[in-house]
Amino acid sequence: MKNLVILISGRGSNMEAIVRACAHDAWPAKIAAVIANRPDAAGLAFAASHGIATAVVDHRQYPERAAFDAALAQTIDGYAPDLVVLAGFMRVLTEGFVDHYSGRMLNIHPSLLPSFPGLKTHQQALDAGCRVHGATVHFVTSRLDHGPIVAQSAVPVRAGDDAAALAARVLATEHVIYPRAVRWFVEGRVTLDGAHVTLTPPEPQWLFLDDTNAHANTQTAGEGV
Ligand code: NHR
Ligand code: GAR
Repeated sequence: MKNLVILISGRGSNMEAIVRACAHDAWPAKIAAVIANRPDAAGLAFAASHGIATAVVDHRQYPERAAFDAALAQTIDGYAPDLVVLAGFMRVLTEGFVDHYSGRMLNIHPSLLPSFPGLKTHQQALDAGCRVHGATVHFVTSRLDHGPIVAQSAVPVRAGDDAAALAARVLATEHVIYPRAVRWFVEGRVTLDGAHVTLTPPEPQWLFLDDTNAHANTQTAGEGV
C-alpha cells in the first residue's frame, strides 16, 4: 500500500480524477491527504467529502519561499508519502524542497514539454501558431517544468480556439493520463535513469485525442481538420 499526498491550488479536477481512479480501480494506494496553499481552494471540499484528510499551508503567511516550503514539507511528511502529486499546484518550489522529494514527486503541466514551460501555456501555444498542443506528466526537478517525462497527451488546435477552449480540450486528456501515470508509479513500474523514464512492462506513454469524427459535421471548409 502506497501513501499519496496531493497538492492543489484551486479547482482540483486532476486530484478528483486521481481520487476516483484510485477508488474505482482499487489501486494498492491510499490518498493520505490533499493539501492546498490557498484556504479557498475549491478542491478541498471534494477531498473532505470523500473522507480524505485536508490541510492548508497558506503561502501568504510566510515571508519567504524557503519558510513556506519548510512548513509545507513538514505537513506533507506527517502523512509519510511514497509519492507527492502536484495537481494544479501554482507555487514554484525551492531546490531543497524538490531534492527532499527527489524521484517521488510528479507534476502535470499543460503543454507538450519542453515547449512552453511556465504559465499561460494555452495562450503561448496559440500565439506560436501550434497545430498540436497537450499536457505532460513529469518528475519534478529543481529546473522548472524540465523533469523526466512520464506521459504526454496531444490534442489538435482547432480554428477559432481561444485559450479557454484549448485548455478544456487539454484538461480532458489530463484526467486520463495523470491517473494512469500515478498508477504506474504506485505499481512500481516507473524507473528513472537520469533524464529518462522507463515503464516496465512497456505500454504507450502517450495519448492522442482523436475527436475528428465528433467534430466532422461542424467543421467548415478550409479549416484544415
Ligand atoms: N517547482 C520546481 N522546482 N520544479 C517544477 O518543475 C515545478 C515546481 C513547482 C510547480 C508546476 C508548474 C506547472 O506545471 C510546478 C513545477 C507555478 C509556476 C509559477 O510561476 C510555474 C510553473 C508551475 C507552477 N508560479 C508563481 C510563483 O511565483 C505564482 C503563480 C500563481 O500563484 O498564480 O510561484 O506549470
Ligand atoms: C490543469 O490544467 C493543470 O495542468 C494546470 O492547471 C490546471 C489545474 O486544474 N497546472 C498548471 O498550470 C500548473 N502551473 P485542476 O486544479 O482542475 O486540476
